[in-house]
Amino acid sequence: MSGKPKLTYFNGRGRMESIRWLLAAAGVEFEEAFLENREQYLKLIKDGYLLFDQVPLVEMDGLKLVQTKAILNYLAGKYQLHGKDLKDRAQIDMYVEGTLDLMGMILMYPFSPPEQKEKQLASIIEKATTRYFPVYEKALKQHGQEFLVGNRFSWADVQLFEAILMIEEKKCDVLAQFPQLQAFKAKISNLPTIKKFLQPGSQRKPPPDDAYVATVLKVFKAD
Ligand code: GSN
Repeated sequence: MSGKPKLTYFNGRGRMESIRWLLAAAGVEFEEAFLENREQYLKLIKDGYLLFDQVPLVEMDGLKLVQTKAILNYLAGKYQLHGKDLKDRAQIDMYVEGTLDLMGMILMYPFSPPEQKEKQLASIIEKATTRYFPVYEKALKQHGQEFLVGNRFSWADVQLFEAILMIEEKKCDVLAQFPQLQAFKAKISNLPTIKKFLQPGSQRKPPPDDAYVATVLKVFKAD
């Protein structure tokens, strides 16, 4: 055992990418095992690794962690990215849930039928620019601080940054009306751990392609 957290998921973003981001932001090295076929998935279930027969799975500290939000919560707590007190934590959780909702829409996008894709993308951009980004823009403007909550780097910052990059991949000028978010993005991208994760060759995954979608469908195909 190397002592590093071991992440088991597909070789793609999906629900694991926010976990990768949070570990990387905390400066924690991790190992990965990639699901490529159904047999590997069934073996994990048979060997008792998957509490609800689902991935993501993160093995660390003697635990077999599943459920994305439980994993993220554990990491945020362990690496002091969950605020200085319960009130900061509640604020961070609200911001995090917002970005998770937004990223959840993007997560499902590659699996939607081709004829619905255009409409779905328009809806994602609309939600990003009218529901989610204005909240973070306003918060940053009002308190004038570098980070979203409590003047210190938190899980909320990591996820907002991830969400911004994801939406920019779909529409590169999406921050045009959000000067605070532009400045936020520039600042966060210069934090050493984040900068490292943004470098080519890191464990950050590319946007999903057809091969990724095919692998996911193959692994979860019913017998
Ligand atoms: O957030 C979570 O980790 C869980 N509430 C959901 C996990 C989940 O749905 N995992 C999928 C693969 S990731 N993409 O959605 C999964 O393992 N599906 C197999 C199944 O039988 O549900």
